[in-house]
Amino acid sequence: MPDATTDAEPAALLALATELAIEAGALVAERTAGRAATVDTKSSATDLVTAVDRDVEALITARLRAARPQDAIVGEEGTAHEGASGVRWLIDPIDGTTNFVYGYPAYAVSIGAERDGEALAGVVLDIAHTDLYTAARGLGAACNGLSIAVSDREDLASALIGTGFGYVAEVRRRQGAVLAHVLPRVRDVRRSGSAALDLCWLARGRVDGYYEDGVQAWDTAAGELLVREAGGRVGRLAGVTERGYLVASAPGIFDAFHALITEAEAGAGER
Ligand code: LIP
Repeated sequence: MPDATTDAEPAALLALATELAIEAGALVAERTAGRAATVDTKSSATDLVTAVDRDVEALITARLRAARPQDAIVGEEGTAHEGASGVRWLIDPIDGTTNFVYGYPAYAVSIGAERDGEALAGVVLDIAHTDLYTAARGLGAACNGLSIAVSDREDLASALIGTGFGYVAEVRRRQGAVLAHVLPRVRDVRRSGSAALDLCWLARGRVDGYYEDGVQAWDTAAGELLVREAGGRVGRLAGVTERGYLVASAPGIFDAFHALITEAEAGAGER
C-alpha cells in the first residue's frame, strides 16, 4: 500500500491537485463580489494582488502541509517551504489577477507538482468558465475529463499566437518591440492576461503557439505539462534574459516559431 503522504505517482499527485484546485476555485467564486475592496500592488503600480489571492494561497498551502508534510511548496504570494521528499508544488492562487479584479473572464487557479525538477502533475481551473484542465506525466491531458490535443498547424504564417506582458515599463517596451516583429508574420496575436490559461488554450488548440518573457514557474508549471501531454512542445529562449522566457507551440510550427522569437529578440536592441 503506497504511503499517501509521500507517494509520488503522477496519478496520486494529480488527484490531490484536482481536489485542491476545486476547493480553491470555490473560495475564489465565493469572494468574487468583494474582490475590489482589497487590492494592493506588487512589482509596479499596475501589478495587482488581492486578499483573495493571499487567502487562496494560504488555503492550498495548509491543505498540502496537512496531506504531504514532507513536500516543498512555492507560491506566487510568498509561500516558500523547504521539503525532504523531492516533490515540490508550484502554486499560483489566481493567475490573471488583473482580470479577476476587473471581472474580465480569464483567471485561474494553477497547481503543479514536480519531483527533482521533472513535472509530474498539473491542474488549472478556469474559474469563469468552470473548465478544469488536468495532466499527469505519461497519462495525457484533459479538460473536464475529456482528452485534449494541440492543433495540427504546420505553417507559422497562419498560426494564432498568444503572448503576455510583464508589469514593469522597460520590460514592456522591449516586449512591444518583439511583438511588432512577430505580428506581421503570423495570423494574429491574442493576450488573455493569464499565462496558465494561455497554455491550457494552446493545449486544446485555441491558439497554435504562445510565448512570453518574464513568466514565473508558478504561472506555467501546470500549463507546461498540459501542453506537453497534449502533444505540444515547450522550450525556453536561452541566454536572452535571466527571467523565464517560454516558447511553446504545436509541434508542426515549433522550430520556425522558436526561430522567429529568437530573431525578434535579436532585433529588439540592447537589453
Ligand atoms: C500574470 C500572468 C500574465 C502575465 C503577467 C503575470 P498574475 O500573472 O499570467 O499572463 O503576462 O506577467 O505574470 O500576476 O496575474 O498572477
